[in-house]
Amino acid sequence: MNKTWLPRAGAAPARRPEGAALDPAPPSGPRRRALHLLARGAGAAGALALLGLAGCSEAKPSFNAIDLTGADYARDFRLTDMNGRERTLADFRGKVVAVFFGFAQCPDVCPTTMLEMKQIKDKLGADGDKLQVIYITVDPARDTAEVMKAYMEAFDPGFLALIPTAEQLAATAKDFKVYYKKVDGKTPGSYTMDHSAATYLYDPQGRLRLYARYGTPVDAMAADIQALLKQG
Ligand SMILES: [Cu+2]
Repeated sequence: MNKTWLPRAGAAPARRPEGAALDPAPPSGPRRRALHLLARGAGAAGALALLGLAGCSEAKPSFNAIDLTGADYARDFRLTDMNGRERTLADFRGKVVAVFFGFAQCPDVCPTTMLEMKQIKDKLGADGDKLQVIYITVDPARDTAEVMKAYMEAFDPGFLALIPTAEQLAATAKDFKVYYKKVDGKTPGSYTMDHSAATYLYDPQGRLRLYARYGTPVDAMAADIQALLKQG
């Protein structure tokens, strides 16, 4: 499994106060940035004004996952689900959509991610049905509609699998900056798939917002999803 692969988060600019533009500040909250300014000897008045902003309702929300807001890729898909229905993000307005690429025969990363998504959905309680998990298979040769129906059912009947053709997979993976590769197995004719193992999160308006690395704690992800739902 390729767990470290990450698309360049080029379009996630943290708004920086004037004068701190050259500072490679970590993407933490405005309060942290304000303290940073203080440490750099910025005018006390300016710093106080910034600290005041930290309590303002317009302060940018901070997420646990990587903020991809405004990214110009992975904006949508058009693929057939395991029930034969063509799907795009517009089908899921009003929900947070979690998109993951994997394959049913994966021994660890994929089932772990799906189990965690199920835990997150349960944690959300009444809001659980406002989370739509979407699993795009990178192994459409083996992951037929029948296989994927049983697979998703094993985790949550509401989870949806999308089954691209080989051509659609190549195009979608490219657009999503997702890596996948067929790798020969130990026995002749067998194979496994290497693939990116992170989750993209879309807000209820269908905008790409977050990139959660594999291993992001369940609580952290649930908090992010709740924050996206709250924004509407
Ligand atoms: Cu996997």
